[in-house]
Amino acid sequence: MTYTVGSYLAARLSQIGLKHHFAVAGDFNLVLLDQLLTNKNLEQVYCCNELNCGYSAEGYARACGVAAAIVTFSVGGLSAINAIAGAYAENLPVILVSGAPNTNDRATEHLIHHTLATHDWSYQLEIAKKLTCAAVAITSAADAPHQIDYAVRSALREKKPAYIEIACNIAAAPCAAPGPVSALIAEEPSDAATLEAVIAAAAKFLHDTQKPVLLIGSKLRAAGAEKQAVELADALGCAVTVMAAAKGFFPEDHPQFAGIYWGEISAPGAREIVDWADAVVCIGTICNDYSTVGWTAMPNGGDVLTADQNRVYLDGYDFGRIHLRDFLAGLARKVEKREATAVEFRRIRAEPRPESRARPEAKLMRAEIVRQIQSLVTADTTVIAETGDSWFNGVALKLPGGARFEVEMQWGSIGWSVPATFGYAVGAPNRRIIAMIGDGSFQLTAQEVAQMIRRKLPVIIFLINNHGYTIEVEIHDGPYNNIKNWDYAGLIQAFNAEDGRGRGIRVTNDGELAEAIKVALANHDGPTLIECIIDRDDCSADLISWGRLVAIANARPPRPL
Ligand code: DPX
Ligand code: MG
Repeated sequence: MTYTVGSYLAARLSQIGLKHHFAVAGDFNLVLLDQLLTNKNLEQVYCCNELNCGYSAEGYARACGVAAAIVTFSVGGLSAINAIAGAYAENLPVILVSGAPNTNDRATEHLIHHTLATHDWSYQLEIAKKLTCAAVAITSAADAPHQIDYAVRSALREKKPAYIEIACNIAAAPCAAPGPVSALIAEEPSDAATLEAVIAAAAKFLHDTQKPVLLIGSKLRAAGAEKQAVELADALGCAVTVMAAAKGFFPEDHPQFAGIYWGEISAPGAREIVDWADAVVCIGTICNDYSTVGWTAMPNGGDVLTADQNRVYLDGYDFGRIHLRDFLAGLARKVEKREATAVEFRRIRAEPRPESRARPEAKLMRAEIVRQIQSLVTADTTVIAETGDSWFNGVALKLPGGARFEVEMQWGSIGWSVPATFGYAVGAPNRRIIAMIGDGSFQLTAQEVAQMIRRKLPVIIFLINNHGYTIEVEIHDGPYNNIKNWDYAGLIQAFNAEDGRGRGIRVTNDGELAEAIKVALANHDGPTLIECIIDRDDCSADLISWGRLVAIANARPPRPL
């Protein structure tokens, strides 16, 4: 078989395990899209716009480990960039591929459409360099295999996005055939001597403690070390707390699971256990202003050991060039039992409150929505929670073994969840997918529901209509937090047009919500959007406490010079 630059790229994407790629057409990528279509192992999935295309790929990467988005130059690429930056922040290898102008127009007097009407169109590449781990512009078929391999390999290794720009007249040009996939996926092993030294130092650190606790962060998944974190937990026997952004990365049905640690708004007992511990082992944590609740809950000092993807540091030591999973697995074999925090947690944790029941005629409230969603969460469920009060409502859910939870807490861009849910559903067709989305967020990317309808994906969307930007209302209110109301449930009919099978249902009381959930579970031919009407201030107590402390952190006056 003879390869072209485009079919080479398709072969590499297929070799690394992709079954789909997301795309929006434009004249600079049409030939490239034709070339990708020649690969029968890859399906092309279309999006309504490039921002959504980027986020769809981001959601797919959450489900499948890696993803690709194909866009046209500049008008498309610059839209996709927000999602690519999000993938960087969230440690997801999304490969953004952009078509680009004809090589014959380089360094000439020609002005090109979709550009700034200047002769320099390097800006997209330059921007991409800041927001990816590898960015290449392909203007020669001979160099393409090398450049594509470099970008794909870097993304997989670093769990960060990469950018590949392909000139439109190069996409179908012949090039070399791809070699073995190991050139892209083989990892350098941990440095053996460093690994031995770091495990010894960490084992000594833990040996000298009485009551350590583990704190799991979202980089654990990027490091591919979820299993090894359980091994370390089992070996130590201590309590394991999890940051909100990492919810689900450590099994919540594990006997040592001690809840979500989020400073003042931690799950009952979780904060007390972290405060009581004499050592905190932070594994893949990201401590930002939100996750530390306005810098009020920052694990630091000599009694903290921090283990990152490729680095471990503790008082007096800083080790690099090791894989987190090797470190955790090796440490698990070296440590002695330290069960005090797990024992104490069992003593202090609050008794679960008896479950309330739906009162069919009762006006719908936030707490009842969460209660009814909880009953839907099974082992094969993935819950996707949008930025807003959905963060706090989602984090409060209990995940049975096997259930997954997705949240975009570092980047925190509203609108993420609609296309990310679409991408996730394409990548994980056998899971029950539940999205919790606020009205304000939905307005950014609503049209991607149409693609769920097009592909008949039975996603269940809980659209929380609280008439505005409630999270912002609680942080700092003003007229800018009011939004134009939409008929969200009615939108689905418009998206269905003549052939769609999506359902849109508006609910205002407990009974209507329960009935709508039954309809959603029976609808296998498309998404069901349940528009839940609640009051503007009907938000979680956690949002109020968190919002107060974040507002204080935001309002600190400048330090005097
Ligand atoms: C903004 C946020 O309706 O959720 O539960 O009502 O808060 P809640 P909604 O989806 O509103 C979201 C809104 C406006 N954040 O409260 S969280 C600022 C913001 C952001 N991302 C982008 N623009 C603005 N996070 C892209
Ligand atoms: Mg809202």
